[in-house]
Amino acid sequence: MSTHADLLETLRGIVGAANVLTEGDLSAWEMDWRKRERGKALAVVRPGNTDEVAQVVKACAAAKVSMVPQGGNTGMVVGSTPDATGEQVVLSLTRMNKIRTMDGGNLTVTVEAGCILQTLQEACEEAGYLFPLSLAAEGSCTIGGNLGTNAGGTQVVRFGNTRELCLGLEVVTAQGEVWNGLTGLRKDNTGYDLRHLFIGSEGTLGVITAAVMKLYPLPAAQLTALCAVPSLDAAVELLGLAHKTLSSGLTGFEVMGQFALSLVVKHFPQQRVPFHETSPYCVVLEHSDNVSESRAREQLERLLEAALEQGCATDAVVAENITQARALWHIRESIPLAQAQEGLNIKHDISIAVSRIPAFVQETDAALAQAFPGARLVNYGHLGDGNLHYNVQAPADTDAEAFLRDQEKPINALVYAAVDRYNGSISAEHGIGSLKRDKLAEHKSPVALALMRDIKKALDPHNLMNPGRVVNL
Ligand code: FAD
Ligand code: 2HG
Ligand code: ZN
Repeated sequence: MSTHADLLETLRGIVGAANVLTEGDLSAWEMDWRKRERGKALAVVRPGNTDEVAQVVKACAAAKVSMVPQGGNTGMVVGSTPDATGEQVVLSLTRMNKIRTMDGGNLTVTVEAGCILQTLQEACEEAGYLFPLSLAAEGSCTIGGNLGTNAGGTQVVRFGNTRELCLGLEVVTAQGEVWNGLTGLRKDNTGYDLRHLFIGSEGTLGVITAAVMKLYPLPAAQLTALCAVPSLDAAVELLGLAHKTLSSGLTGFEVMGQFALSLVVKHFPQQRVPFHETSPYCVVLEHSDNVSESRAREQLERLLEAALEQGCATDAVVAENITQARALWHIRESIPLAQAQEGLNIKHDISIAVSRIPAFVQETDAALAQAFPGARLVNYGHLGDGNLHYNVQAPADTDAEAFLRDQEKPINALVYAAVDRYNGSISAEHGIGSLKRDKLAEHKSPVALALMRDIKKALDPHNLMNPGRVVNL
């Protein structure tokens, strides 16, 4: 019997034959969400608890077979699918989906890594709490994947990234040991903070099996407005006004360029999209208040009146109820899907100091238009925290695949050089995966890269956890 056959037999013994998938259509685990690459797995292994994860990791390590931790497989940077060798095990966490405990006194929830984000949000809401992480993939991404990528989403302006929401982890190390760090403490300075090493490590240092996450009281009111804004400068001015008027009540501030909105209208014609024909940009703004709906409305109206008077908004609608609020958010959340419908595209998930975003966009739009005539710029994102999805769609009526093959590298080079000039980041929230690994090496300082490699070698000396992702050894 070959080594691989022996390993598969051992894995079946650990998780049960039904949870070691080797045949049939495995595309859900082998193909990334953006359909950029299709890998081939030795097997998809689906452990049901932490002990099984530890045994699987030990068995794979003994057989020198590398592993790719996977949650909902909604990642954007080809980081959660196997390579093409047919020699990697996909370690799918989706069976580990329990909410273990909720502690109202401590305002924490302890949850397994494979729990779908929306399931967690809903369970918390039912118990009277807010779990504020929110992103368009929430119906299928998992909390383990959110932690693995340190996901951002639409509430970062108030609540921070996934990292800021996490108070503890349980991790299976690359050696198959279990580190239980599920204390849920808000203060703990007993040495290096291991939790922060694993968050955002994209499965390259160990497998997150559970986490303690922060809860917040449910707000008394949550109001959503859509504002037409005449320019990005005006959007930044509106943001400043919103911070001043609403303070910590500002829970969402998303910008959408006109072309991004036109793609939503084109591919989802049933959606009503106010102002898309008349305004170069729109902003979705959310205001939450812990006191009352009437106070929230009064504060929001005060903000919008001031914005209209100052000219940083030219029009605005406020959702009257939850259905209307959802419809406004749905416009914003549909943009990545509309882009996917329009065809393969180049994504730039960048961050820049909020105040410098208008100048960056003006300069880079002009440079791209000159160098790549016809390329369509799809600009939208989390302006409240300085993160833009500065994406590029192939010219209309051209072969998108050929466009990406020929132009992705020079377009990336142009955009990332501008990001460097503006002291920004080439990956604000989606991570590095394999898609941006070589770019990371070009844009991170040699000292930072060397430290990252040292950490990788110390925690995963045999390079078995998601090798080739984030950093190359
Ligand atoms: P996967 O895609 O399965 O994995 C992502 C990475 O995490 C991989 O490197 C994987 O190896 C690692 N990983 C997964 N589980 C574990 C684990 N248990 N332990 C260790 N490592 C693990 N991202 C944002 O940040 N903000 C957004 O607003 C946003 N919006 C999105 C909208 C759409 C429509 C889509 C498709 C994606 C969006 N994303 C966004 C990207 C994606 O949803 C996030 O990166 C999400 O956090 C990934 O979760 P997942 O469970 O799908 O992880
Ligand atoms: C979002 O904010 C996601 O909608 C996806 O991060 C962004 O598809 C993209 O470029
Ligand atoms: Zn985003």
